[in-house]
Amino acid sequence: MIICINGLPFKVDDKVDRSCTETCIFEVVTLLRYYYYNNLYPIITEKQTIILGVSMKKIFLAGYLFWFSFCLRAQDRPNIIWLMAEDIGPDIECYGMQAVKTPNLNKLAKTGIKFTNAFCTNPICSPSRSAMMTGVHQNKINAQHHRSNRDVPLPQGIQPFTYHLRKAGYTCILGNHGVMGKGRKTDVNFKSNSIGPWDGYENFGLFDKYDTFSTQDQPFFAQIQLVVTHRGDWWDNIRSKSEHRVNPEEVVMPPYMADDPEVRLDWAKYLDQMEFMDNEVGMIVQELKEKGIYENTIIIFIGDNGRCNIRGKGYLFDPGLHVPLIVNWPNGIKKDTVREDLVATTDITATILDFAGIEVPDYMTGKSFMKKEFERNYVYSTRDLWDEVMEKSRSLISRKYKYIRNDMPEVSWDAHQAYLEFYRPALHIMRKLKFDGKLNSTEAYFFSDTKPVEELYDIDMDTFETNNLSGKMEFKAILEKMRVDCERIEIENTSSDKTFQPVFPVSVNILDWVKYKHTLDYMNMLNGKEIGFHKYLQMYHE
Ligand SMILES: [Ca+2]
Repeated sequence: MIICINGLPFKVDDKVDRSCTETCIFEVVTLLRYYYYNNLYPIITEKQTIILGVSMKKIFLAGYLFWFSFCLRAQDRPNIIWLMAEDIGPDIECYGMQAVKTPNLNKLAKTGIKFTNAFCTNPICSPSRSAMMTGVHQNKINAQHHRSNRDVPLPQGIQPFTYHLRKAGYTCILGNHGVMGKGRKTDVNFKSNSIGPWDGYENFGLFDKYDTFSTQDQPFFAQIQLVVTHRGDWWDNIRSKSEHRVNPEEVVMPPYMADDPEVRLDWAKYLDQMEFMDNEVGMIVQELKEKGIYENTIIIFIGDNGRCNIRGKGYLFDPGLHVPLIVNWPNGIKKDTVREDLVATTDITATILDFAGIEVPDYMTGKSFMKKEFERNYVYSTRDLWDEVMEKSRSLISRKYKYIRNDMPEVSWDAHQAYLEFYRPALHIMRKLKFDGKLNSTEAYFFSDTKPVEELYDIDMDTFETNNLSGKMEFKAILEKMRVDCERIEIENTSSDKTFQPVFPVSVNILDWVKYKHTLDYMNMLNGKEIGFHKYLQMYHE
């Protein structure tokens, strides 16, 4: 019998039946992928040699050609699932967070790769997601302003990465039937629809279908949003139903948080949501196993932006940009690996194309972190408009230092942004403590009236970024280098299109309305009680 691999004929022992041979070829291809991504040499087993009855050397040679020429048949390609948890830092058990239990994510990390230095290109949902959906830095495509330019098509020649996956035969799926809210958020700052075809002129659909993956969809790509960790009116309910309520006494908070019982409780509630989300991850893994496709499915887990608390979401400080990143592929990558190299979230986009055997387009700023030659010296992040607060800050993260430039130093970190007033109990409590003179200088720093024009942190030594070195003589050379590099990278990543179509945030009116119509609730909020937002949103519109 003659079989073909990538057009090359091989003679196979006639005594071996065809289905057995095909299974074996599939195993060889699976092995080859493993070797490719782990830079290993293949090990030929006697069993495989006997079954195939041909020279394994030739098989591997053909297999390599098969892989490198990106000619894998669609059905041979792996499925890929991108799990995107909302607004979280690496506050998971396997990243060392105390008091929280996340067995499912721990297992994914243990049997895959855990990245310890993955950072977003923007600390807010929509700009960060715009960058991830295209693999291009959000400022390069004029998508940096939160919830703006929703009617503006992407620049010519730039497509969402699902466009390339679809062309290669992937079914692109948004959401999952089993997770809270079905996980269908897209939230990108360019013209798009969740479902439908894409040509960038008349059709703007990002995905093919919602909620379900099946063996018929293979190969498929599914992006599933895990929304529970986003601040929402459900946090108390999730905690009350939890069988393992995180003990506020056991949480360990960073030094810039005030050690107050209410602040601790708020932190514990956040970790309760993390545990709920971990269960959802376990459920998706279970669904893959039940459908018999777990072994050939890559799971990528990430946060879409940083932790939803002080210094977190919205800020270029570490908690705003630092996210967990776990990559798991039972048959494809080396297990129990920890990688400390720098990764930008746009690199995930490029890596997914690489996993799918698709050449990464030149226009992408992201690079495949599974390539042997992958190297990233900096992650460049920006903060621009968020709701009613206009900002302009840029940061560069290296393995050793973090540089931040604040072009609007007059806008204080605590900008009294309406939406945050509803969802940051710790902010209210710490404001009161500051007023009473009960915050130490590290805790009070966030409440400064202005920001420094430049910040420099030794993130190796000063993980919590509490010691700004920008004024110190001994760091002058480093500051100057990072300043120049930041300016250069900023220019490379600035769009010539200046279209600016923001959306007025309704939270501004609602805050005002709550203040006068629900004064008691408003006072409770100022005292650190989380009063929720959506119920007022609903009442406001009724
Ligand atoms: Ca988010």
